[in-house]
Amino acid sequence: MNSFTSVHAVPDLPALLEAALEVKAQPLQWNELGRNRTLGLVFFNSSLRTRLSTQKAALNLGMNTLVVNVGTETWKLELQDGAVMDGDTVEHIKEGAAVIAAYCDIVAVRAFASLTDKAADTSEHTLEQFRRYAQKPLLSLESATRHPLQSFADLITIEEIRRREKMTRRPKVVLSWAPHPKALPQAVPNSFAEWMRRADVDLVITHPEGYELDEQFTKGAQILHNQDEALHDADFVYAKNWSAFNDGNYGTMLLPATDRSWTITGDKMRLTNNGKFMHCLPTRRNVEVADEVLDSASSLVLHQAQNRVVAAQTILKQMLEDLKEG
Ligand code: SN0
Repeated sequence: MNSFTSVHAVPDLPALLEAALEVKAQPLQWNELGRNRTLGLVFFNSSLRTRLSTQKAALNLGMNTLVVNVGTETWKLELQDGAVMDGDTVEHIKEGAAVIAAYCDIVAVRAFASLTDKAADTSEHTLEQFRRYAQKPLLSLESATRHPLQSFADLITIEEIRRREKMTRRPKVVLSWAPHPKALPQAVPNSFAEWMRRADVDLVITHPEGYELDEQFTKGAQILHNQDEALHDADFVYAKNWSAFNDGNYGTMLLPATDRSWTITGDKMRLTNNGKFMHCLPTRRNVEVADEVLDSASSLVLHQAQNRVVAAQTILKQMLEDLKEG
């Protein structure tokens, strides 16, 4: 695997899942593979799990890491081609990305959606500038439209539970919109939907009207506007807030966070088939999900967070193997 910015980089998903379970069973088995290799982690946005789990994954493979927070620790980067830089941006991404890349073997980037410029977000402007000017294998740490390492960790988690609980049917997985005080990107739900459609599960997506996601990620999934109906008989409930994607309302919240009718509560979970609760974290307690759910035995959120290391390590391992051959 040369670069990893979406599930489209994965030719064989069941094989990748098996590779992840192998990594999980023996995390230090490949601790020489990354020797003298450097992973650069570039953050345009905040991070807790992604930052630490990806560094931990690199350490398990014997790699070195360089971490940089753009803007606060670097010069403010200019992202527009042809810009006349007489304002507050100090260095163009052409030089910035190329310099970072010169110090690294693999470049990892987090660049959220702006939620104001739909065209730039949809075209993955920042990530693609990095791809172009870094000229190094590229790893997404959540881009404008996707969060593939999160979705991979989510899939590993579902697979482990499916095996542990000896589920015989295809699991019913429900992705539910949840309220939030701030408008958030669509990257996590887009990516989750895209991965689940490739996985051996039945995916149902539920959200209030107006929160339709980009069809390229959801096509084929059942979409319901009635959350209770969607939750019926679910094996996994994945809650996430996202802002509107459609043209007139792009990046905005249509419902106030004070409307808690979509909050995942114990009563909502009782509609499921003894379902497990999932969230990528961070989550706003008692807005997206009630304490009683997050603190219950049905919550998989810490299991998912642990699997972030496994997902990152499995991908980095394949990228390192590719570097070695190349
Ligand atoms: C990010 C998002 O894409 O929704 C990262 C999730 C992994 N979440 C946030 O930015 C949360 C911010 C907040 O104010 O709760």
